[in-house]
Amino acid sequence: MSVRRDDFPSSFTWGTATAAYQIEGAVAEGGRGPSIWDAFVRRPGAITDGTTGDVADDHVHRVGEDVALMAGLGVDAYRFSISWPRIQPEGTGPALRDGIGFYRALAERLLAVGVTPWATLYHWDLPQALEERGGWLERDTAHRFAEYAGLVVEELADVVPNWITLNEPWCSAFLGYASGVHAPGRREGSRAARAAHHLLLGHGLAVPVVREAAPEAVVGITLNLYSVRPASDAAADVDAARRIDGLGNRLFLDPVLTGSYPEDVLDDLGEAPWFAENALADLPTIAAPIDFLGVNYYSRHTTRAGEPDGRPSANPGSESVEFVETGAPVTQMGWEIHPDGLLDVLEQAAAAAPGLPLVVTENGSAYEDHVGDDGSVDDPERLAYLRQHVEACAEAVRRGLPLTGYFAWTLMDNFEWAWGHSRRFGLVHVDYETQARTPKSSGLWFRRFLRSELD
Ligand code: IFM
Repeated sequence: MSVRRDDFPSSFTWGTATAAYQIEGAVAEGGRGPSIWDAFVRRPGAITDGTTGDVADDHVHRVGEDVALMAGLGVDAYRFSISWPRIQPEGTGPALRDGIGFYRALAERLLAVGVTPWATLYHWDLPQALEERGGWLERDTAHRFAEYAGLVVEELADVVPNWITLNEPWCSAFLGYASGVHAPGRREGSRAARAAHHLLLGHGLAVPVVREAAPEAVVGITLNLYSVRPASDAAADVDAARRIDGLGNRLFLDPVLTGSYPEDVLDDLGEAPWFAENALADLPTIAAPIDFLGVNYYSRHTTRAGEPDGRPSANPGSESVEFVETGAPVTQMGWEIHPDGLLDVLEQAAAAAPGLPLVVTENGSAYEDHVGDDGSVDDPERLAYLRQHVEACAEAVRRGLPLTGYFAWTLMDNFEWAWGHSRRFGLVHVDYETQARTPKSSGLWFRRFLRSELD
């Protein structure tokens, strides 16, 4: 029998997620300044299909339709992100009224249809002006982030009860400043770990600022966690898994949840001296108590010792690690499908912070979609991925893990960063020519699941 909504406590939160640059468009409206992504998408070759987020899903102009879509799906909650340069075009100074007004209107519309807002303060769109002052490699950016967080939460606390400081700081640091495949596209090797530290410091500085502005707020951070296993029992392969788990998971889990940095990872990076001098004293700030941990889970890594391929790596200091294809089915991203890996990462997070509520803040899959002659979009593979991962959540609850919510990535097809429009993760199909939205069969399955209408 298929998984059912009543396999979960009635308090369990079901939602969908998006991010500002991926859906909003309207990049030059309301006084919004440029972000690092506005600059990056203009670099020749940076985006696979040459698309940009200039229009994206035109969400800014279609917000009413999009809220109605969510109400139609029957979700309890919607996780969206706030575009920093729509609030502070230069990353400093007062909050723009148009920017605040847009998010207030969105939150009010959501509340009016019974959907609870969950806002992420930073989903990768740093104001370009701050990047020009050094970006996340500069400590000052952490302070600017906390200041921005305070401005936003003071304005929206009455309509947004749930806040996420950062989305996936691993990506901001290591895709942005090491491999350079994401904005700002820098290739700084192990120095990218300093960006990771400043992101985490920004989180730690922002948490008390959010609480001050909104004493009732529920506050957390979202990390992208991977289940990591060695390809064999050979010591070198086991070490490869230690390295990737260290850089991808523990470098973020440990400071946030336990107030420590994993020494083995700082050694792998060759950054232990910099951290000793500049970072370790910040650990009590970074470990500010949070109300939940957001976990984004997509795939599992199987690792073995190999040879560096000479390309800028997202795993600086561990360039020799190879990622092995196990033969498991993959999504269009090439990411292996391992629903059990979700249990692994939830167990890992729960072990680091026993009892802390965990929320899957993203989980989803990309597949090529086709609109049928009758206008429908049948996506059996995405539907199966969604069902299998919801089943894994049910198993997590059965095991007694403190999992309290699940957000599908993503509400609707959108600008998939370096992949542009060439990858679709949505439960709702978007025709980028007409902006028509069509729920896919995965979205219709989610709706039946949420309404307890599945057989
Ligand atoms: O689209 C992204 C999202 O912005 C962050 N997490 C992973 C998703 C799929 O790549």
